[in-house]
Amino acid sequence: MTRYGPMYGPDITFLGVDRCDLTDPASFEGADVVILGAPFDGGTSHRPGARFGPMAMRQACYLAHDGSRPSLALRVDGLKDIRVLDAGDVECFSGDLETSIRDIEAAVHTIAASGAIPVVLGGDHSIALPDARGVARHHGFGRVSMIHFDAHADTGEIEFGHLYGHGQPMRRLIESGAIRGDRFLQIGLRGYWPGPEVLSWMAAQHMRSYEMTEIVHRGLTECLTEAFAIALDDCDGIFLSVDIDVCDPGHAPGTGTPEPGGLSARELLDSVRRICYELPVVGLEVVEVAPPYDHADITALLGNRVVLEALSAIARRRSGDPWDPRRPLLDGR
Ligand SMILES: [Mn+2]
Repeated sequence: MTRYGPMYGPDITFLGVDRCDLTDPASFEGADVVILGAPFDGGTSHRPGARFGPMAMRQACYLAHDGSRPSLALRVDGLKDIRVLDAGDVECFSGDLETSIRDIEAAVHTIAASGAIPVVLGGDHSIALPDARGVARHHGFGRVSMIHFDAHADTGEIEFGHLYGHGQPMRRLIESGAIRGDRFLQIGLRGYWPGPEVLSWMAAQHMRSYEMTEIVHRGLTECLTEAFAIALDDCDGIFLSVDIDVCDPGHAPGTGTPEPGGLSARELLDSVRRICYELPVVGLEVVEVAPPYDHADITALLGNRVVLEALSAIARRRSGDPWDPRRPLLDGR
């Protein structure tokens, strides 16, 4: 695997955290989290551009890039209270999907095997296959549950004559045995794909998919609580996959395959916070942020905050200090 820092744009790390080098194990020894860029968008079925996602998410913020972000809600610093490093980007040539998948999986596995949580910045959703399989290679095939936020099921069989692409990673993960179908939780699906054939394959795998109508009628909180119970049953860790298009295009316009009627930015952030605070997350990815279609950095900022929310919640979980969401920030009476 070759790596030369960020593939595109300035040589920066996520909000100024320290960098590390995956070819030098001493540089990330003892890290709690290692951020990795996977600037690959050769698996898109429609508009490309997510190759610029890692660059955009690393820098989208109006505060100083000083490697510190104290969370008002969680009262921890997700970049300082735990050790967070940035390993730069895996070198991905967009025209070479199989080599990119191989190299991303090796990098993710290296991070997981060191004991750190890999946080992968995509890239299109093709990278879910190497991301989750790289984590499962360390924790055990079938031992990691998947919580997958997306407008799309990503369980296609063959698209444009190919086994790999951003519409099929979840099927490949289940087929490979890395993730069990009955520990696969999907949140936020909607729209007009896939059709009945793919849905029956998903049903046969015992997947649990929460379409937006169910979420609206039962409430997101109840659906998540139910999904958590399934995810925690007979597993050793959770992989969290966030496709930014789970949010409504009004909240995340900068993405390749936008689908109207999704979650709000607030709902996604609250969900990510709950997952990373309440569950043993062993890996996560934020994918499909495509800056060429963004407006006013709305989507890049949301991707950045999804990562920060996850890191803050992981820090709070590891602090051992219970968190009460009803506690006021300040009450001067
Ligand atoms: Mn999607």
